[in-house]
Amino acid sequence: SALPLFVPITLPNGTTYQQPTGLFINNEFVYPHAKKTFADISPSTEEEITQVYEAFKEDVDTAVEAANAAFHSSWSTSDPATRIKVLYKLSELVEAHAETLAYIEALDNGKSLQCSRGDVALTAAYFRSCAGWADKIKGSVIETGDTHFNYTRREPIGVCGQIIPWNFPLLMASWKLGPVLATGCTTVLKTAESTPLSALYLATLIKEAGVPAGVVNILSGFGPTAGAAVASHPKIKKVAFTGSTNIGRVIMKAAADSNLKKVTLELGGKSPNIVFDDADVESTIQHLVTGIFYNTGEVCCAGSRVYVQEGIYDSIVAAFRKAAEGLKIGNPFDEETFMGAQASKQQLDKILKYIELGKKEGATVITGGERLSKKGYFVKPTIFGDVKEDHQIVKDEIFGPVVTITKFKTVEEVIALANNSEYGLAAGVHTTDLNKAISVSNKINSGTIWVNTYNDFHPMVPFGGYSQSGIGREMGEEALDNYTQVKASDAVTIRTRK
Ligand code: TXE
Repeated sequence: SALPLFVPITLPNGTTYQQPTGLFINNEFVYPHAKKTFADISPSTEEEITQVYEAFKEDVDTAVEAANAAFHSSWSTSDPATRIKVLYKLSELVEAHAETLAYIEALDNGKSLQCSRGDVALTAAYFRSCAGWADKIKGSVIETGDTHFNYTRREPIGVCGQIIPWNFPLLMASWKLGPVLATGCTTVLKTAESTPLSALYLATLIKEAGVPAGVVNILSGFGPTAGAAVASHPKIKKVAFTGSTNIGRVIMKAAADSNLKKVTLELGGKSPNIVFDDADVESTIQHLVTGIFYNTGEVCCAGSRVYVQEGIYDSIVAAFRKAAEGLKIGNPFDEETFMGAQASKQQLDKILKYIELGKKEGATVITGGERLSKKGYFVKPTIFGDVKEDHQIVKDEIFGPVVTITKFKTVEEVIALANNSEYGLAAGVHTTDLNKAISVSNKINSGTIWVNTYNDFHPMVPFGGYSQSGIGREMGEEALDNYTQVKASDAVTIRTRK
């Protein structure tokens, strides 16, 4: 018998909720054409949570038709107040359902409840921030002499395709859906195959918030099938992708080959986290820990290359090691747990492979360096010393709780080291010297610089990458640019003869 469109799931806090399993199209959960399902696994227990329905190309086509019809309804041209209302209501609903969402996310992704509660709070805050943008989308009047009247408007770009990863399933959905709703676009969003649950639950809140049918469509499915169909669909005008740099390239090619979709990409990173001699040790350690061990290191902007100035090196290494060894890893639902499980078996294997490679390359394991010997995809916080710049563990994004630590002497030297990467997503600078903080920040090639903090996000501050870390910015006013296009109107005064 077919999998029901809703299944009861009992969360570790004892509450039971109805988890949607279908495709969310036109504000309803529906069966896909092929009625095929796939298993969703809990990374902390390695057991199946539920099956969910899988979208293929025909389902993407159906969802795009719904999104296209919704775009051509009054949604995209009505008073922005309509969109403010639904976004604001959505942020309130996310807050009202915060605990359920946090538990679903911890169950599905493996992250600790501490982390998932933070994600839910940021999700609500971002929708609220987008509510504020909806009536501040502006064009301009451009002076071209008194025979012409030139003005620009920012019009919504149309049907969008959005593909998100598994490290922040709910938060990444909000970064994608917020600007769609603020600008009057419509979308087909594909979640990551290992973490479909929270976005489907969010879909119920989207409907309840009053978002018209067809504006937001959410599909569970895999990259090469449903994802590829989104990236190459001829009626999708813009594709937004967060994921690996390799697939980012695939998306860009598909966008070019199909209909030259506008593309924004938020990709990988290997971000430097720099500690100068004059840094405050206690707070710096906290930010080195947050930088690489927050969300089990599955963070695109993780501070995975730590560079420490020689005068403070030994004390930082000792304190960082002590802090790493004091972190609580394990059951995501234990209130004390800082690090839960890695999100998937694939991710666990990748991280363990890099740890072995680091050892083979001749680096020293300062702490960690192995899997936690229990069920679930847990990896010990790992710090590597004695690394060389050409080691793979210094160059490649590992996307786990693995960090390298390197000694440097001068400011010039560390700027060169920091910039020696194909990526450019973020960087950390720890110093109590304001001049140094600003001059170093100006010279580092990355989209975000955190000074005396790390992994610190604000909904109104743009986030995105330099170099191969991506194209375009999410959040802030900049996010609206991705979802609008400028129309220039030139009106000429007709001079009538008397
Ligand atoms: O990523 P993919 P994976 C990095 C991180 C991680 C590595 C591999 O280093 O270890 O990537 O992870 C969809 N057409 N990041 O394999 O494949 C896929 O279904 C269209 C960093 O999971 O890039 C999922 O929804 N879509 C990153 C999404 O792309 C395709 C977060 C991401 O998966 C597709 C995730 C295709 N051909 C991984 N193939 C970050 N920037 O935070 C896959 N997808």
